[in-house]
Amino acid sequence: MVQDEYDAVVVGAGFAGMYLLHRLRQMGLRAKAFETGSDVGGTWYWNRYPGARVDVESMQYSYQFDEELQQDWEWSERYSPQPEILRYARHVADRFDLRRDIQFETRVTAARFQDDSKDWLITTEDGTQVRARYFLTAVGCLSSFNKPAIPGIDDFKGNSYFTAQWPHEPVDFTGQRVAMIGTGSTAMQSSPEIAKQAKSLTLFQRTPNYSIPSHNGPQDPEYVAYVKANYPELRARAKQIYGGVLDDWGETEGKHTPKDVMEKELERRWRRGGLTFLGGYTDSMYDKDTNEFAAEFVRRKIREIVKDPETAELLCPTNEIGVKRICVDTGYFQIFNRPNVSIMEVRNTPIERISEKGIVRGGVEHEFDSIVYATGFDAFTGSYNRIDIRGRGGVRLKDHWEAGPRNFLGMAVAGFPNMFTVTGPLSPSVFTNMLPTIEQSVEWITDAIEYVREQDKSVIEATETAEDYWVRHCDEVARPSLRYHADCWYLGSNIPGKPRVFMPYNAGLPAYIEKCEQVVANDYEGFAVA
Ligand code: N01
Repeated sequence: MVQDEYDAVVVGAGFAGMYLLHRLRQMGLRAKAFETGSDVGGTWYWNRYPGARVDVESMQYSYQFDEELQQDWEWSERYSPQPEILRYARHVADRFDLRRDIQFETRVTAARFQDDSKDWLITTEDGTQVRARYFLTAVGCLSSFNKPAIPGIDDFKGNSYFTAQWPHEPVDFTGQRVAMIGTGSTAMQSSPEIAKQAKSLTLFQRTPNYSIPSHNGPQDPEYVAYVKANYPELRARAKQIYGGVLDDWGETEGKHTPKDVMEKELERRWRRGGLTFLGGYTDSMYDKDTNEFAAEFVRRKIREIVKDPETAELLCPTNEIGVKRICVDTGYFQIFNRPNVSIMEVRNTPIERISEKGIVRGGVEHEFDSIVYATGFDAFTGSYNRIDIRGRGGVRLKDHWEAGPRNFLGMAVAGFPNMFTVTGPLSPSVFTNMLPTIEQSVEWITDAIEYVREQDKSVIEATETAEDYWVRHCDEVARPSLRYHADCWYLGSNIPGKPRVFMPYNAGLPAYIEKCEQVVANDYEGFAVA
């Protein structure tokens, strides 16, 4: 039985869902958000593992839609820890009274476009159905956790922890033998914290990763005052930058730079810390030699930090740097100098199975009290595939995306009228500062809804031609990048059987904003409005 009717239903109450709800209500629309968790925050609600923090500076990783909000809120550290970001999300929910239109602990399981009434029928896990003119997904890019298909995974009698579904109470590993599977950003953030407590920590590494020290610390009050006094101008400048992050970006190519100059520049950036380590040269992600120079610099740093040469060699990545999102850590490589931390290589000698007592590798059973899975995500499309989304004629989104995601501007899918996706596949999302990008996307989508209302129409839908163009364009702008040829969740290659398609938009935020604005300037060219 249909219980309610809305102008718009939003799936997810992370930063994207919250802002969508706020904007829709400002427009006078009747909107409802459904959220699986018991509170707002999305990524920052789920990923409560020890050491979780953002890798974009806090002063930029925040909403800008409300001047008073950005002036009032105080971030305590250069890179905010997860509990503080979650507090911020809750503060925003309170401040704008968002919770009254969010239904928590509710998973949306299906959404079907109704060919006759031209609205969406949305079903939640308990069978409740609601109708809405617009179906808006704010499900995040990295929200479908990858539980690896290792035989016996459910047989383990000790404690199993999945980093993206971390318990709400702190976990005490004191005195425990802990295994951690995975060595991506999540593992690099959490292992230094777990190593402080555990009797032993063993990392099972399939692929070593590059990481740059964060040099995190308390906020500098002078810097905070400067940013707050200049927020509008700084935010506007950030939009002119590829990743939407204001920082110290170089404008020259490494291939035309003497090696001693490059070496000094990399050293300066290493000491400064953070994601922009590779930002000294414009060709870091395009020229193999420039990339290899930076990669070898980091390998040398790993060999300097890690005292045991064999362990250091195991930790040195051999692939290009940055093809997988570079990690930002707080003392990751240093933990391997601790007597209670060790590493096991599982590329050549894979994990055979999980047993009742631990992990079997190379025919040997290693016993543990706890296993932590930091095994990544079914990125971009995973969260869509968990919902049975059907467009015109009952066509399933999963089938439409069988060979990889298809849409226009990363926001609208042909054959799925009045459905919009915030930070969807083929949008700049993870290559940018997520919060401002979310705002840009939410504003574009809500403006489009307003446009339809102004035209006295009720349906907006991306055309197949526009979708074909966007899929082609996304591929073309990604091809020259070294990332295009690497194995990473950007391409879905971490999930067995997933089609290999480069999913983030690689031309950068300014180019993306221009494309979005062009569509509007040309009366929503690429869309059919009826
Ligand atoms: O996930 P990952 P993540 N057996 O996919 C391994 C963001 N993020 O959660 O590389 C053994 O990078 C897998 O091995 P391999 C950020 O954008 C940001 O760490 O596939 N190992 C890999 O080592 C980041 O890029 C922050 O060979 C298995 C690991 O598990 C993104 O999220 C913090 C395995 C997964 O690494 C994802 O990071 C955290 C198996 N069967 C995350 N299956 C910030 O700093 C998988 N692995 C803001």
